[in-house]
Amino acid sequence: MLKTIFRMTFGIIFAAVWFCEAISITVEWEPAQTTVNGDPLEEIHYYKLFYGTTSGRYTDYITVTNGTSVRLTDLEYNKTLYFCVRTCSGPVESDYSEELFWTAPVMPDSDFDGLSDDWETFYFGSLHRAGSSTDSDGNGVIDLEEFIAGTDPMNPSDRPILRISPDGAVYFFAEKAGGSGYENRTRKYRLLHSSSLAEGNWTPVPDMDDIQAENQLVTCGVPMDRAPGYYRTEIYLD
Ligand SMILES: [Ca+2]
Ligand SMILES: [Ca+2]
Ligand SMILES: [Ca+2]
Repeated sequence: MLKTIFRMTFGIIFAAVWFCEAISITVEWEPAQTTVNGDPLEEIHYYKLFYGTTSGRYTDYITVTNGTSVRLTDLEYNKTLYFCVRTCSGPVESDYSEELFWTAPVMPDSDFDGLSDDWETFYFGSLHRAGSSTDSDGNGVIDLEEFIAGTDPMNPSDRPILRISPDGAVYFFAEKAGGSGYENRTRKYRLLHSSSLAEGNWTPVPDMDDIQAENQLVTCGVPMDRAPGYYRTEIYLD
């Protein structure tokens, strides 16, 4: 099987605004020696660098005519890219190289408080007003929880809510992660049940775990013969 040795290096370029970084990587490779059919590649004219966000599925490629490396700029945070390369001699091409992947760093959090810098800047205009334990709107939900839940940290009436309907179903709105600071993040929910607040012992309700938020109403019927209990949601970002 044909293999092209393929290596990558990466670095981060810091832009003029310190909390606004741009990511770039340099991808390098070595030329393949043979065509798809195993014949020698007579003369190398260019390379095709394929890439995509799913392994084995390359949605785009770059043609490189000068050298065996290319610099990719303005890449997104929290995203994994998969690469492979083909060596081309006119219309004749080598096989695909082996695949390598690169995972971009997570969204910057320059003051290490768990709040993405973009989110802090969007709501507070600064990184210094909110931290890991502040509750800027005083509604009992700290800013870190508001960031995870996607609620407005400056609006006390906007908070995660779990409701129960008259017919005994518990339900909540699963808000999709989006906007400043949530690029490539996925918000997920799970519904937990406990028969006693005193004992704790919260356990996931069957089929109500790892729910990906797509701006949908999530409803869980509670059997009328079930013993009295308590419910709560857990919200997290992937
Ligand atoms: Ca931060
Ligand atoms: Ca902060
Ligand atoms: Ca709050």
